[in-house]
Amino acid sequence: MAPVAPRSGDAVFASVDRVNSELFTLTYGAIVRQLLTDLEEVQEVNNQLDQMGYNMGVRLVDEFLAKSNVSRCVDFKETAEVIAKVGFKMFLGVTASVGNWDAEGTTCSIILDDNPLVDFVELPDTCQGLYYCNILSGVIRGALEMVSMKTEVTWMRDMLRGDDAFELQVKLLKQVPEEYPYKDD
Ligand code: MYR
Repeated sequence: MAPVAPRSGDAVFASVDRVNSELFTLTYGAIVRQLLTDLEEVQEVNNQLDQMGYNMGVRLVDEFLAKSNVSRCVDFKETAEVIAKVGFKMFLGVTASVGNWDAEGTTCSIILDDNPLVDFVELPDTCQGLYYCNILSGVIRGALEMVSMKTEVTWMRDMLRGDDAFELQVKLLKQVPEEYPYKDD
């Protein structure tokens, strides 16, 4: 039998991370499959995934702010960069890039370099119309709502639908000014 070489701490953590990531991917796949079984319309599955993501986003923003040490962003452009570079790294283990800004600086795209949610995934023809990763649009919408930004998040490109990338458009609809809780008098 070949001797078992001790692995360095980093190697152990890397392999635990990989197993966690695979478990997460497979669990997400099982959730989508169950929704497809339980709900009649693919559009309902899209809505349900978006709503689940929204509920997660509302909660994870606190963890994000606590762990990342990110301070308040000066504008929506900085917020988009923070989501792409810090948020995606923290919760999905990948980074994304930001582009396709409109002239007003209120609409942009977040483009994923890599998407672990779709590892091992192949969609049958019966799933046409499904936005398999719709949980992500909900997460972003929910998290931004907690920092006073109402957004609309839409898939523009989806590799599971034959596109060449995963691209989410994030449109800032309204920025609610945060009220200072005390009166100066
Ligand atoms: C601020 O308060 O100005 C900073 C706002 C940062 C919001 C970041 C929200 C993180 C969203 C994580 C998305 C992860 C998707 C997998």
